[in-house]
Amino acid sequence: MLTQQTYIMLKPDALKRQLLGEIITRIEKKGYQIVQAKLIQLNAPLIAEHYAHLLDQTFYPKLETYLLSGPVFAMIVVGPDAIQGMRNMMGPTNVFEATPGTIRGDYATDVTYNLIHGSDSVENAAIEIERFFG
Ligand code: IDP
Ligand code: MG
Repeated sequence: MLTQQTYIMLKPDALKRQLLGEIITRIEKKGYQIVQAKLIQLNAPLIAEHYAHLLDQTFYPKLETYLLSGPVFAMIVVGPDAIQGMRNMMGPTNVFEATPGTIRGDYATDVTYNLIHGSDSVENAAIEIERFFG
């Protein structure tokens, strides 16, 4: 187990539905540390950079509208194996495959509006932390 840093972002639906405390509590109870955090309003260029791998998808305009719809809560989360550990706590991208006990499994019913982003690799965690906290 290596101590890792991961970029976690609670998306606008998490704030609108007042699930911020609930999700942060889960992260803390797991044993991870939140070492930096801030509320930010994303803009279109930043969303395009962060989701560059999805720019050619038909659902991209919907994703952009969603992420522009209100502030997000950005965090750096630290802990043993925190990158995969947070992905496990989030549940899979396809919310219909997200089992109860995961954040998406417990609180999300839509593939787009799935509450939370978490880095998916060591390389992307470093890039995303620099992007939002550098
Ligand atoms: P991830 O958030 O689990 O890492 P990505 O594939 O990186 O998943 O997708 C980024 C975000 O784009 C998802 O969290 C979700 O909000 C949205 N998204 C991904 N796939 C779909 C889809 O097939 N339809 C609609 N929205 C999607
Ligand atoms: Mg992703």
